[in-house]
Amino acid sequence: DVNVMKDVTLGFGQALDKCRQESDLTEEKMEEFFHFWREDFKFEHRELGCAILCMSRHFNLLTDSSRMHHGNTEQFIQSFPNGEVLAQQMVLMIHSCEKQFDNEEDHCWRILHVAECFKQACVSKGVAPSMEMMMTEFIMEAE
Ligand code: BOM
Repeated sequence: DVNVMKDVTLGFGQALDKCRQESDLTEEKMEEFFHFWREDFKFEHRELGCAILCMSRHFNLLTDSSRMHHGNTEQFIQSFPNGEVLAQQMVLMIHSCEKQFDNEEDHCWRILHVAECFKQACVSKGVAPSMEMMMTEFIMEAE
């Protein structure tokens, strides 16, 4: 549900700082990772795809061909409270998005497209967290 997605996003977002430099993702292009869920968020910077690639590598979620590692990704999601309710569904959604963009050879661009597709899938399935939820939790964690 939306709460699980909120926690997974914040957990995944922990790797953003580490990945900023190598991906050239400036704060102007994305301030904090949870802005991903903003309704008007634009998936236009290749740097964001590179950052998600780096963040996924950081958590060991990718195969040698930079595709999602299904087993590790499922485990990663399950490591969050109630993660098991969403783990399989998320892996399926990401995989079906991956298949749509498999011909894109640039990993950063492909992952950016996959991320946008994944967000749309979450919105249509009603598992996308609201920005209000994300910000509240983010501020609470910082305090
Ligand atoms: O083909 C490469 C697969 C890359 C996966 C990209 C998925 C989009 C992730 C962006 C949002 C993440 C929130 C939680 C991540 C859990 C894995």
